[in-house]
Amino acid sequence: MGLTVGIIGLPLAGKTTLFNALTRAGAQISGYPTSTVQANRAVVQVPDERLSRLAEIYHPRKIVPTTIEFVDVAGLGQVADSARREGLSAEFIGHIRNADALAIVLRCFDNPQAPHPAGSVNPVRDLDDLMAELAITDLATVDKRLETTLRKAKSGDKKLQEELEFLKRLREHLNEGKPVSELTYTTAEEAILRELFLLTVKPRLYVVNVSEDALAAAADALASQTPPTAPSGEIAHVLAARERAQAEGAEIIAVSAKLEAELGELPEAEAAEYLEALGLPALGADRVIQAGYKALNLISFLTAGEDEVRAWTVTRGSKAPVAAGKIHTDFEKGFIRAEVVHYDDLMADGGSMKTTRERGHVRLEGKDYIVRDGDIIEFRFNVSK
Ligand SMILES: Nc1nc2c(ncn2[C@@H]2O[C@H](COP(=O)(O)OP(=O)(O)O)[C@@H](O)[C@H]2O)c(=O)[nH]1
Ligand SMILES: [Mg+2]
Repeated sequence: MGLTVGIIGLPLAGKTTLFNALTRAGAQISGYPTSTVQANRAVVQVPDERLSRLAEIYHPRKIVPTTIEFVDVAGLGQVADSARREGLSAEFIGHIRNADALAIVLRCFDNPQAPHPAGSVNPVRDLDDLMAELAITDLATVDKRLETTLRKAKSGDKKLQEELEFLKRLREHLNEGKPVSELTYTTAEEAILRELFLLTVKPRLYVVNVSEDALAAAADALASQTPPTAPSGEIAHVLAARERAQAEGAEIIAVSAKLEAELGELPEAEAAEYLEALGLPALGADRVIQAGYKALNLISFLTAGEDEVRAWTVTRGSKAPVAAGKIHTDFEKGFIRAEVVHYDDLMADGGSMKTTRERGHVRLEGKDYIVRDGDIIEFRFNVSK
């Protein structure tokens, strides 16, 4: 199973434009806010140049990159008056409750053809409104669970009592408008959380959407240790968003969704040339995916053979049997050991397995081995186990 990222944001923030850039799917873009809940979904391949290098060595029948699914959900409106907030519709939640992470698109660009629904550009205000809406939605979910748990807990079951305590704590926290990602909880409580599919606990990745002209400066401002002290216009907005992201320890990247979508229609080489002229390292799509990986604490390990060269995704810190289980549950159950060579070592050895073996770069690892990004692994397992 690949992972799913929900793209959310206020109307006209550039979600669908970004989605199109990410997926080149050409989903409809509207110049006015729509009130119905529409969702675009697409699965895209995660670019990984290591795969093509390995393919040159193994000449496999196929190359299989790992994938990521993007869901672009419309229908989240701006409600500045906190008394009027009602939370999100069941339909909206249905589209993102299973998302592994949320990419929140924050509008920094000005565009008179598609005026900001609140009348002015202010990404931090937009983020506050949006998070408040998510918190209210979570609150409703917690309240519902609280009701059922209260009923069941009358029997005096100790576990249910503990659950009640936790739900009340969640409730209080959300009531203050705070995201559940800022709450600390025990492993037992985490199990309850997992059943609730709350929105504010999902890892967040901020995507500031800037105009084409401001893109290079915005990317610099995000990367720089010493951002400009008297920034103007869009860059001031970008820096305000950056401050928020840093306070939360969240990933933040700058894109110009419109430019990206336009570039997506060019042949890849031409698009790359254009980006180079702008002083930008990679297509925003690639950077969104990379930032998503970082936000989710994910790494890729590789398998290579004549049949296929393939990338697989696991959480950083996963042990070898868990990685094996990504390929097949039998691999995990019957795990014996893993033969591991790191991609960098193989390349340093001229791409020759023979040389890399002679130099002792192929290791046999057991069930406690923690998989690293770029490990090329062959699993030994016993199916009858
Ligand atoms: N100038 C400018 N316009 C943009 C940018 N991104 C999106 N837009 C425009 O804003 C409008 C709304 O974009 P859309 O992707 O449909 O927003 P959504 O409602 O968040 O899905 C469209 O007219 C886009 O062309 C951008 O980076 N710069
Ligand atoms: Mg849209």
